[in-house]
Amino acid sequence: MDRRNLLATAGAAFVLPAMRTRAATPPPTNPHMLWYTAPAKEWVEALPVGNGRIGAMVFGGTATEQLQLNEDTLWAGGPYDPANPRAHDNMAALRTLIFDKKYAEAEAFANANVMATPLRQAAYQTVGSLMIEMPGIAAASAYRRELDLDSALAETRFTANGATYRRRVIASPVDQVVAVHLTADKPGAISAKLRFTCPLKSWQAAAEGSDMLVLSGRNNDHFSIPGALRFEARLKAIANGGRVIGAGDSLTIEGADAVTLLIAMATSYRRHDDVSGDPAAITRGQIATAARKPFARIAADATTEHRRLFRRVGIDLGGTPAASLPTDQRVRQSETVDDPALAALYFQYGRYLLICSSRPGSQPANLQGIWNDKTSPPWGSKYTININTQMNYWPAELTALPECVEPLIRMVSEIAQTGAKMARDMYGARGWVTHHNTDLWRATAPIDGAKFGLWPTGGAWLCTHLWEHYEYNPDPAFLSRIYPILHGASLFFLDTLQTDPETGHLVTNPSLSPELGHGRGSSLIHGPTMDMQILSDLFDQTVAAARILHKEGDTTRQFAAARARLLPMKVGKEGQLQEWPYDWDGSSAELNHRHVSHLYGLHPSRLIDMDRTPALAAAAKLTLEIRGDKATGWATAWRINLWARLRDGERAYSILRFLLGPERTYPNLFDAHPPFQIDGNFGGTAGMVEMLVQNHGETIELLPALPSAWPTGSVRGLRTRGGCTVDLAWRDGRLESARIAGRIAGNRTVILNGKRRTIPVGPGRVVTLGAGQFA
Ligand code: FUC
Repeated sequence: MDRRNLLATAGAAFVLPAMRTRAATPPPTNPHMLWYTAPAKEWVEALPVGNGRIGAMVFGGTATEQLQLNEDTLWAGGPYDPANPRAHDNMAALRTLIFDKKYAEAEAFANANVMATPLRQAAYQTVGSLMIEMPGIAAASAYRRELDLDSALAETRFTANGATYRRRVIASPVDQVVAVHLTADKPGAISAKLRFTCPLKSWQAAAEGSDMLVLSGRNNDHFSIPGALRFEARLKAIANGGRVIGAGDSLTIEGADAVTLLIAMATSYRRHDDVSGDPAAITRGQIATAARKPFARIAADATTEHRRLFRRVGIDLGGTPAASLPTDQRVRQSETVDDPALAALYFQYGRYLLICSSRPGSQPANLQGIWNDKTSPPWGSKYTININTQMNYWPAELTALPECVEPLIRMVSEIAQTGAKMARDMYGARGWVTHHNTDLWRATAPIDGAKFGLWPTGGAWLCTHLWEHYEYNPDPAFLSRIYPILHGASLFFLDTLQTDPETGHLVTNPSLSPELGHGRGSSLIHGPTMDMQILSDLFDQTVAAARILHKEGDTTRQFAAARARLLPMKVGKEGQLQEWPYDWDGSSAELNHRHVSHLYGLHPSRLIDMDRTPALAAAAKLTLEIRGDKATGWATAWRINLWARLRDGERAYSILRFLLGPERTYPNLFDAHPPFQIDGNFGGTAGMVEMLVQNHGETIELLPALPSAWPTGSVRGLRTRGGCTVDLAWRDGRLESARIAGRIAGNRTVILNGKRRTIPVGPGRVVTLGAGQFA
């Protein structure tokens, strides 16, 4: 089969056979496998499964197995309105202090008068754990545990007492249960005690009938806001042979040949303003339905549904002997040993994690996706929307997971409701606003402290994801649905942008550049560069949407006029891109700060571009040099994307290597901020796409930042705007073939090494290009 045929049939085979393996060692049989030779001791060694809504961390213990459990609506508190009633009356005075450059005073004033009540948002909680105790298992040997990203199944195998034990765990998006299968190759070898543990304040566990165990309780309070949710985790044990006995707070299994455990979890959460659900009825129903199927059927159905999404994209960056080692060893040595397949695994892991933490109907992926073992996790494991939540969704459209964006779109539409009240109460403005965080309750007020939270542009940034979803999947009905959200976000800024007394431009005030002090007593400022960039995009996208939907009117013209009056980007005296309206970059206390907010214009936005705005691109590059390559997990991942946009594949790759190393990647491949924060995983996946394919409007640039470390490889199924799919294969650093297919008739300009070619795309049309066609 030649390469073209191979690419053409690649829909069936999810990975192209390695074009070139670098050594005689055969590549691992499954390039999608994380595997280990010992049980997890720490939580960041355990392996995540999830169906978008519920999930488990599988420790793979032998005599004691722990499944740490999550349900994505189990958060602290209840519906609440955090608006500060004093905010509106004090806004004008605050703006004056900022325009007068009395920043420390402004910050103290803001903290005293405009911040959220309570000052913190609610935290995401854990359900607890299911403990499976098999005290009869003594010394285990031939141990292996693994997670197969392609089947979404976690498995533990070992030998003990002369039997081989096998435990499989899968979270089913079809049956809404976490299903566990315990087997042994000796009859009657499975005896176990099952019990729940829970770190929440109010809970109980009790056997129900002979084969069910129910953990039920209430979520924790959030400051003065009482826990308003009831939750339940319901376990049913189905044994083949032997028996199951329910008594007290545990289930006992005696002498079974095999056991299926079904775990359902639910809370009474229905919406941010409705907690009237019945978790007992929900979990009972889910268990009753799932119990009609054997484990093999549940697992097969779950895998099929997972693969529907997962197999849309395949990647092969070549292999080395390192690929045959256990995953934790590969991470440990990844900065010194060549292991391109680890990067490919990390790439697919990002896609796996998104599929498992964000599916239609679920909550969006939070700071930890859905996986959290604490009641008070770092940053509440909530939604930080000054970079982190956005980064979670960077790979979604690019790697063919548009369905996974649905929870984000729904969250934004809910914030547009709670945020409309906030806009009125806090600013006396139309439209809607949210600041730098939100939670399950869709809280929108500025939190934590003015220097972090008083940033009104979080919702505007989220709107760009809605627009992007439309651009990748053009559907006028979807655009009509989101248009009021974009319109409302733009309207808020129309009402609240202030005229900068020094320049006459329109600026945000109060605001800040996340989350960096400018060295003049605070971070508070008017018109930080990032705001101006985000609002340029927001206004442009709202106007474009109005045009497409034939809804242009007076307000649209006002949006366009406001856009034209925004404070423009500036290059400072060192040649850097200015983060603030003044040339203060050098005086910030933290030159290497993790946030690179003003580089939003270079990535994810395209306001700065090497071809169209070379001077700004050069300034952004200098800013990146000054900030440095090493940062927290997500900030490291962002730098990969940024250097890729600057077409510097070697730099992007060297930062990727740091991201994949043990300082930024835990043994289970979770991103280390540290601590664990999932955005770095997603940002890493997106960054690798940016190295291979970049898309802006109707241009598609092939191999813009291919590093020499990946001389030969292929990628299949990437998406670009307008419903296009791109497959690529390259050899010895040179494009071998690109295959571009589009669902919608139009043209695309394809760029390779600066050379352009325009091709037609459309239904049924597939264009295949080789390097020779870019003369
Ligand atoms: C922002 C970042 C931190 C962290 C937190 C969740 O505040 O500055 O690094 O990622 O979000």
